[in-house]
Amino acid sequence: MNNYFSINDIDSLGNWVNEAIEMKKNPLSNKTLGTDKTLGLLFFNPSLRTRLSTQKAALNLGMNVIVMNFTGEGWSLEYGDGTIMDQGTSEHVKEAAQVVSQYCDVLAIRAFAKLENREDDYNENVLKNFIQYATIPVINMESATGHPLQALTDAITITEHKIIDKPKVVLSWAPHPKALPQAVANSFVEMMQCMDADFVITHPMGFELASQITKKVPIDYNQENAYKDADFVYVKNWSSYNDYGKILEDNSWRITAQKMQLTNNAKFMHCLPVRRNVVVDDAVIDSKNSIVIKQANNRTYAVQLVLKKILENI
Ligand code: AN0
Ligand code: CP
Repeated sequence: MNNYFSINDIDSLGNWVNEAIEMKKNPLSNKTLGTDKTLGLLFFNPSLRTRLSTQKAALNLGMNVIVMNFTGEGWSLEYGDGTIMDQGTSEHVKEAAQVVSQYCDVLAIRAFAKLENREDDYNENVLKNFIQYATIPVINMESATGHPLQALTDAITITEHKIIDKPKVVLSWAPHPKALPQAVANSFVEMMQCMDADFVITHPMGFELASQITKKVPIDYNQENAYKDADFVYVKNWSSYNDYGKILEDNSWRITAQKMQLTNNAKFMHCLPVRRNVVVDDAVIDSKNSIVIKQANNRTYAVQLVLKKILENI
């Protein structure tokens, strides 16, 4: 594999999940694969899990890691072709990507949606330009429209915790005071379409994800109905795709213990970070059915598998 940009770069999700679960049993089994190789991490946004789990995975493979935060520390980059750069941007991605490629063997980038212009975000300007101009493999650590490392993690976590072959999985929208991207939800939906599961999305009217991503996945606008018999409740806020970036602070969509009672003793999942008692009640995230900490642990094995596949191909 060369780049890991989206879920579509996974040739067989089932095989990848099994391989990651095997790797988790002995994370140091490939500890020389990355010897003398350098991983560069570029962050245009904050992170806890992605940054540390990716560093940890790289260390498990014997790689060196260098990290750069662009927010406040990097030059402001230009992505437009032919732009007269007499405004705010100081350096073009054409140079930046080629320069960084000389210092590293693999590059990983986080660049969230700006949520100002849907076309700009869905064009994936930042990641696609880095992929075009970098001369080394590029990994998506959450781009404008996707978070495929999180989705691979979620596939691993569901596989580990399911007690029936075809579980019912609900992707449940929750309220949030700030406009959040659709990236986590998009990649989760794409990933679930490759898994054997009874999958349903529940959200308020007007919060539909892009139809080119949801395809034929059923949508239930009645949250309580969607929760019936669920084995997994995967919670995430996203801002509107149709009314791009619009938020809705509707408390009635918050995840409560009462709603979880409607499920088949469902596991509670969230990618984190999560706002307690806004998105989900303490009683749910602190309950024995909450697997968010175990889910976050699997971030290491998901990205370690991706790095392993890239290193084997360099
Ligand atoms: C980000 C998002 O929703 O895309 C990152 C999640 C992994 N969340 C926040 O900004 C709170
Ligand atoms: N889930 C996730 O990507 O977390 P961070 O934003 O902390 O990296």
